[in-house]
Amino acid sequence: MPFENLIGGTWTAGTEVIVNRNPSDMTDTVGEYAVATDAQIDEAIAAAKAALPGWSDTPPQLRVDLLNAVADRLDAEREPLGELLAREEGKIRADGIAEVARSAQFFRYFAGEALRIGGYIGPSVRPDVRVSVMRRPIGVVGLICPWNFPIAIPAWKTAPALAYGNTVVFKPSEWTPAMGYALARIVHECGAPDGVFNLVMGDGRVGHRMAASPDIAGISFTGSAAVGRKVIAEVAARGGKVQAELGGKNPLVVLDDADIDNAVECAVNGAFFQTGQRCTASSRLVVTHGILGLFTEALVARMKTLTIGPALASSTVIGPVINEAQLDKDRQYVEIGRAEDGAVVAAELHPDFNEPQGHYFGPVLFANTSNTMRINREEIFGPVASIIPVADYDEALAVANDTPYGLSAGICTRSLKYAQDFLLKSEAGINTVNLPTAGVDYHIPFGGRKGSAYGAKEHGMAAHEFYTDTRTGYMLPL
Ligand code: TXE
Repeated sequence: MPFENLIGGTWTAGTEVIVNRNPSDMTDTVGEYAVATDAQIDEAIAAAKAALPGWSDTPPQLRVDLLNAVADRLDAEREPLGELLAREEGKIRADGIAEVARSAQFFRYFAGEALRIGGYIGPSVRPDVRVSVMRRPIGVVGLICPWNFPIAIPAWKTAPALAYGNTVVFKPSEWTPAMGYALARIVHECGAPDGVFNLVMGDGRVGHRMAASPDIAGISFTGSAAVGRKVIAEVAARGGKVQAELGGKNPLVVLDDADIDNAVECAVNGAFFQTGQRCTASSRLVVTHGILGLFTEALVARMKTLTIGPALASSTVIGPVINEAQLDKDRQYVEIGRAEDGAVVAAELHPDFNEPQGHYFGPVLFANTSNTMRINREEIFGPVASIIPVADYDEALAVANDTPYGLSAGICTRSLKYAQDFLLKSEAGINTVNLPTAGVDYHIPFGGRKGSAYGAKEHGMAAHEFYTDTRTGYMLPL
C-alpha cells in the first residue's frame, strides 16, 4: 500500500503515486508515495490554519517536549533511517546516518529555543508610557524542500517553525518522499496535535499551490535558483513572507603557502563528496601559480583513490547522482567544458563495473580554465570541478567574488593576513579558512548572499527572523 499524506492528523490516500526508485539500482523500488491532490493540499492548509491558535498559544513546555521527543526518535532510528536515506538519495550510508543525527540536533537545539523566544520591554519617549516588543509566530508556514539533504533541510525548517508556535505544511522533494514521510511519521507519533504538522507529497504543482495560498503566511524554500525566483515572486506578489536558499558556484582559493595535504582534502571533500550535490560544494578551485603544479598533481592522485559505487556498499566513497536528469546535466556540462577554449580534463573517473543499474557519474576535474567559462559560471550540482589559475591573492579574491552566486567560499593559506582579509572581503555568506566550503554548525546562521539566497538566514538564532515577527505594545499603566 502506498505511503500516505498526513492531513489534519489523518493519513490520507491519494489518487496517484510517486514510484520512488533507488538511484544506485533502478530495479529496486524504495516505495510508492501518495501524491496530494489540489483538494488535499487545500485541506492540509486549512488544517494548519485551524490548528494555529491552539499551537501558538500552547505553553512552550509542550513544544519543548515534542521537539525533544522527535530528536530522541531520530537518534534512536538513525541507522535504519540513514540507510533508507542512502537507498533513496544515493549518498553513502555513513553520510545518511550522519544526516539523520544532525536532524536530531536541530530538533534538540530548537527545543531550547522555544523557551528563549524573547522580546524586550523598554522606556517610551512619552511620559509614563511603557513599551514592549514581543516575538510571535507568523502563522501557517509552507516548507518546500529539495532532495539533496532530504531530512536535514526539512528538520532545520520544521524545528524552528514548531518551536516558535507556527503550524506547518511540508512538501518534500518528489525525488525523496521516503525521508519526508519518515519525518512526518515521527512528528505525528511523538504527539503533534492534529493539523500542527501536515505532509503533502508531489512535484512542483504542490509547491506552486502552497506558494499561491493566501492562508500560508510564509514560505521557506530550498532548491534551484530558477524555481526559487518564481516562488519568491509569487509569494511576494500576494504580500507573503519568503526566504529562499538557492545554490551556489562556490570558490576554494588555494594560495602558495597552503598546507598542500589539507588543501587537497578540502578540495576533494568540497568538490566531490556527496557526489557534488551540495549547495555549498566548491566547484571552482582558484589556485595561485606557485602551488598550481603540485596541487593539481596531488589532487589528481587523491581523486584516483575515490571508489565510485552503490550508496550502501561499504567501500563506496562516491555514490550515484540522484536521477537521470541530473546525470544528463553532469554529462552535458563536461561536454561544454571540453569545448571551452583552453580547458583540459586533468582527471576523469569512471565506475569500474559493467552495465550499471544506477545513475553513476565519476568525478571530473578540469584544469587551465578561466572564470568566464560556462562551467565556472553555472551551477552543475555534480562531481565536476575546475582549476582556475591566478597570479596572486588579489586576483584570487577578485575571481572568487566574480560570480552571480554567494553561498560559501573558502581559502587555504597559512597567512593570517590573507585569511582575515578573505573573511572580510569575500562576498559569500559563509566563509572558511583551511576547511572545506561545505560543512556547517546547526547553531550558527546559515545562508548565502547575492543570487544564492533571498530573505532571512536559517539555523541558530537567525531562524527567528523568518519564523517570528514582532508585536509592539505601548501601555499607559493606570
Ligand atoms: O530543484 P527544484 P530540483 C539545484 C541544482 C539541481 C537543480 C534541480 O542545480 O540540479 O536545482 O533540482 C519544488 N513552485 N538544486 O529539481 O526544481 C520541487 O518539487 C513551487 C540546488 O530538486 O528547484 C522541490 O520540492 N515549488 C539546491 C523544490 O521545489 C516548486 C538543492 C526544489 O525543486 C515548483 C537541490 C514551483 N513552480 C537542487 N517547481 C540547493 N540550494 O542546495 C518545483 N518545486
